[in-house]
Amino acid sequence: MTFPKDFLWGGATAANQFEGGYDQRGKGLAVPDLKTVGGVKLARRFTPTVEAGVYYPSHKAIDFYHHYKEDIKLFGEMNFNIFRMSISWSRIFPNGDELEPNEAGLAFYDDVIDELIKNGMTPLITLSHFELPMGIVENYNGFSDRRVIDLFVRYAETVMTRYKSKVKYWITFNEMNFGAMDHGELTVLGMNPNDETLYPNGAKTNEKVRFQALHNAMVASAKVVKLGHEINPDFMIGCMICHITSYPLTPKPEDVLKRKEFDLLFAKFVGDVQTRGVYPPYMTTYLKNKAIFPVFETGDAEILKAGTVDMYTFSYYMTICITTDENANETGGNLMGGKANPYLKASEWGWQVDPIGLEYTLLDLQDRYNMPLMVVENGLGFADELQADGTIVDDYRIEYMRDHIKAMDSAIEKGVNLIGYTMWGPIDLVSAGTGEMAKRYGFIYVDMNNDGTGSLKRYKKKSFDWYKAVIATNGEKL
Ligand code: P53
Repeated sequence: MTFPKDFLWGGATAANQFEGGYDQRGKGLAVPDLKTVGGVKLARRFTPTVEAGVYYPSHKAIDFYHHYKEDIKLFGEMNFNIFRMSISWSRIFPNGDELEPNEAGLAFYDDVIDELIKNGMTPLITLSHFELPMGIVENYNGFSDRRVIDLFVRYAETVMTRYKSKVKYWITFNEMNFGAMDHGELTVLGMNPNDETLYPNGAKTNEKVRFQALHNAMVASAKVVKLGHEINPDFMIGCMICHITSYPLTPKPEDVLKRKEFDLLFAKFVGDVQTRGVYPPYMTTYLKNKAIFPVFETGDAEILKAGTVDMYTFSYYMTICITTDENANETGGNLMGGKANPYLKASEWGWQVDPIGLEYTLLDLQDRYNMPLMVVENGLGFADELQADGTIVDDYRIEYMRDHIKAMDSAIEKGVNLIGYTMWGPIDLVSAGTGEMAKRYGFIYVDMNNDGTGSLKRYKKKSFDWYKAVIATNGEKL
């Protein structure tokens, strides 16, 4: 095994998917607090206000808010040396635009961060993980309004200053490249789907505003990177890209070309800007040809240049195929879709398992960006079953992770500068895509159901001891 001796091993979470306590100590509503439970074939509903009698999974989630000591102790027991979490902007600035932060909200994160450090973990903090304050959505239409750039900077400055000696690793936006796709308009950029000026005559999407908002968000991110380096020059700040790796379904040149263009638009554009500080040529022309190239205000180009990231971090779960043949089989997966690969098996949620694709992706990213890489999400969502004796035998998860860790090992052997691995959801939590609890990723099972019933009791799965040994042996014992 080739993992460097200071390799970072741990798990990754997001505030809205596991904290609960959605209205505690002055927290304002955030986008996921208005999203209902869906399923693989049923989209989550976003309601303009909290409806009576409807269950919103983020409100309770798995109640990490009240269980954080117990949960962090379990992460420590597995030998984690890094833990990825997000700070919920609306705990700190309930509407997103207050002048002064909410001390009670900060106090919660003071405790969580101290507890992590006490248990041997360095925190990796995401500043915006699909949980923009509703005040930013309702009063500004999210990042489509340039004033939100400085509101985000104020929030980032508050927490980066407060935790400057405790937190070294930061991510500005989770999976910011979803901002280039229509479903990122609300999730990543905060554009209000109920706003008729944005969406006249029942329009479902607004591409022009979307790319302007994405531009503004990339400017906000670059400002925060620059500011972070002033607050503490040792900070390692990353972009975070949902790298859905794609293959041409066939060697037909038409498929190969179509796949290339999908990769440049979805997987590479935002990461290119955040690592190089300039728009890549393909996307510049693409946006200009469609007459949706964003307005650059004076100084934007310089800010993008000055705020390039120190590391490239990404999520990796699956690969998909691309083809011009409309009749090819779909993967059946939620959100991204894509065509099925005849050589791969898919999970119950239609996500195709592809460990070799991870090695391929690492080589691709190293060669393109040549900077430290971190896999900050990877894992298998599965409807685990709790047995009567309190055990959960998740051999399928062990197999998934073993194969992906082997792929990372092989990539490192080939020269990839991979510095860490935070698998997704070390403790079961709410699915971002479907809102379900049943799509479980954890080493720790939480007795909580899709409808909010359950004791919240924690149980170790079989994979718990397995991952513990993997970390203890720095990837030797797989
Ligand atoms: P869930 C789609 C495709 C790839 C990654 O996803 C995605 C999504 C959104 O559903 O999101 C990331 O919970 C995201 C996490 C999320 C995780 O992947 O739908 O950063 O918040 O939970 C897994 O199974």
